[in-house]
Parts: sequence; structure tokens; C-alpha cells
Amino acid sequence: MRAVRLTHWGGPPVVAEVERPTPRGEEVLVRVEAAGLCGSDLHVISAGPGALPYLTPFTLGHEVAGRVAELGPDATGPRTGERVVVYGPWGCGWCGHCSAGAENYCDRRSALDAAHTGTGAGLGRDGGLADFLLVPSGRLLLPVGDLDPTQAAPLSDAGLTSYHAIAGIRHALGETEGGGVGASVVVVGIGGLGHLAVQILRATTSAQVLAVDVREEAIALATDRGAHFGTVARTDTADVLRKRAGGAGVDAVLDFVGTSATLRLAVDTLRADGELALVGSGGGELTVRKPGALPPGLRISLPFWGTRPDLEQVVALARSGTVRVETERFPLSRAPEAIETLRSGGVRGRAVLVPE
Ligand code: FEH
Ligand code: ZN
Ligand code: ZN
Repeated sequence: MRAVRLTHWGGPPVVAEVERPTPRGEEVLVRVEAAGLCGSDLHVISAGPGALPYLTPFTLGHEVAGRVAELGPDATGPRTGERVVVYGPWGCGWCGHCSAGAENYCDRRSALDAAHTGTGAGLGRDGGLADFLLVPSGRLLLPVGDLDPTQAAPLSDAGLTSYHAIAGIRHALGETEGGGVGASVVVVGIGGLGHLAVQILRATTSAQVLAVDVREEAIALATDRGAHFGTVARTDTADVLRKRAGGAGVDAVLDFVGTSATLRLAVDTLRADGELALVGSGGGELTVRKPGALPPGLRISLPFWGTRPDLEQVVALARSGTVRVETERFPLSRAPEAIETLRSGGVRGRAVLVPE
């Protein structure tokens, strides 16, 4: 079978021929129908030796949908032929978090890293940028019915991560006291995750959704997908957003970029007792100090990926037609080209590889 392999740290990903795995015990083999490309794949590809607890060579790809092709003798869950999306965080399966379906917060993650057993498809385990993906257990598969696989795959990472970040701040998006303008939420960065966050917010809250990006075409995508207002980032953006929110500031900011500039914009835009969810891995810094210049009552969260119940919710939204992924398709055979297009910022929405 074909697989996009990272053969050694610092080397380019290559499309190689590898042996198709045979599922054992409770493992399940999935025939991949679509696999999304993520900014984190770029981080993995550009990591130097020892930077990540993964052993090369391995196959990339942690955002996967397809059909069950073969079941190990003890496999549970979806049956052969069923179309599924793969829940991407692969934890120990039995700690407190994993038992609650939150394998993204597995309590034994450091032990798994130390054992170099990997913590997900394409994350130290062979991933889904390939014709087939071996999944450790049927608990990591979620049926998606007749949902198009190029829509389903991005839900398992871009959609799930956005949904989970919103779940953490949802309590702040109730109507504000004393009438006036309702709650307002800012989405910073309208890429693969941000354009889904706009749709999830519109579908599941009554908040006013305000979008910020540095690209006009991204703002166009945000307003097309339901943002009430969008602006290209400028020096007065915080003032513009505060005015849109009724003057006191916005109730929540979802930062899908995560640079020092976007974090600064967030805290300049938030009202007291607001929520900042830092999702993007831009490596930005924010000084948290008392006394200091941050809004009083500010709560900051660093959500990571999402839970299996979250994935069930975001798949249900997609199947109901209220969330639609903007995708750009590439054949698996041209994976290196797709990766470079993503790296150069040339992808609109989410890049999805299909086994052509
Ligand atoms: C996955 C693995 C490691 C770091 C970050 C990620 C995200 O892409 C998951 O959404
Ligand atoms: Zn990812
Ligand atoms: Zn665990």
C-alpha cells in the first residue's frame, strides 16, 4: 500500500510502498478515503532529532476517514464496510480521562511518550496519509453514515478542536446582564479551524460572532459562513471590536493563531471576567502578572484537540448540514506538493488528501 512516510528527522516526507498491516486482537484496519493535512503535521515534519517522542520511520496523518476493511478477532465497534471517522487522540484507554472519552487528556501520556508507543495516528504511530490505517481499537472509530469522507476527515481534528475550544467557553456566551447587545465572541484566524468555529458558534450559540484575520479572502469566508462581522487586523482592531460588542469588550476570544500579537489583541478586546481560549500554536507569549494590565477576572484556557463526545456532536452538526468544511483536495500521490502548499499558506480552508 502507499503511505506518506517520514523516513528520518529533517528529511522530506515521501510517498513510499509499505506492507499493508493485518489487524490483530482488537485492532481494526480502515481503508482510508480521506485524510486531512494539519499545521501540526508541518511541526512534526520540521522537528529535529529528539524534539518529539516518536521513532522514525512512520506514516503521517492524524485526520482520517474511511471504511472498515478488516477486523481483528477481538475487535468491537463498527463492522466491515461501515464508513467511519477516526478519533485521533490515542490514549491508554483506561485512565480517568480516557475512561471518560477524553483521550486528548490521557493521564498517562508522558508514559506513552517515554515508551515511544505514540499518542495517535501519525503521531508516533503509523498514520492515515496512506491507503490503509491500522487503528488500535474500535473505541477510536465513530460511524458517520453517508457523510462525504472529505467532509468527515477534517471533523476529527479541525472540527473537533474548534468544537472542544468552544465547549470550554460556552458558559460565557449566555446573554449579558441588563439587556443591550448579547454576548460577543471573537474568532482570530479563519483557516481550517477558524472557519469551522464560526459555523459551530452560529449553530450552537446566540453570540455575535466577530472574525479577524490578516487576509481579505479569509474574512470573506468567515462572513460567508455566518460571522456577523469581519475585519482584517489593523492597529485599531481592538477598538473596532469593542464598539461592535457594545463598548465594554467582548465576552470571549478564540485565538487560532497564538502569536504574541494575537494574544495582545485578545486581551485588549476582552471585557472583565472574559474568556481567552488559546488554540493556535503560534508560540506567542502573554505576561500574566498581578498587578498587571490584564482584564480582571480573565480566564485563559489552552484546549487541546477534543473528546470523543465532542466528536459525536460535531459529526452530528455536519450530518445535519449546519457545519460544512471548506476543503481543497489533493491526490495522495501528490502529498509532498500538498504539504508545501499548506506550508506556503496557499490552502483555502482544509487540505484533504484522497487515495488517487
Ligand atoms: C496533534 C498532535 C500534537 C500536537 C497538536 C495536534 C493538533 O493538531 C491536534 O488538533
Ligand atoms: Zn492536527
Ligand atoms: Zn489514558
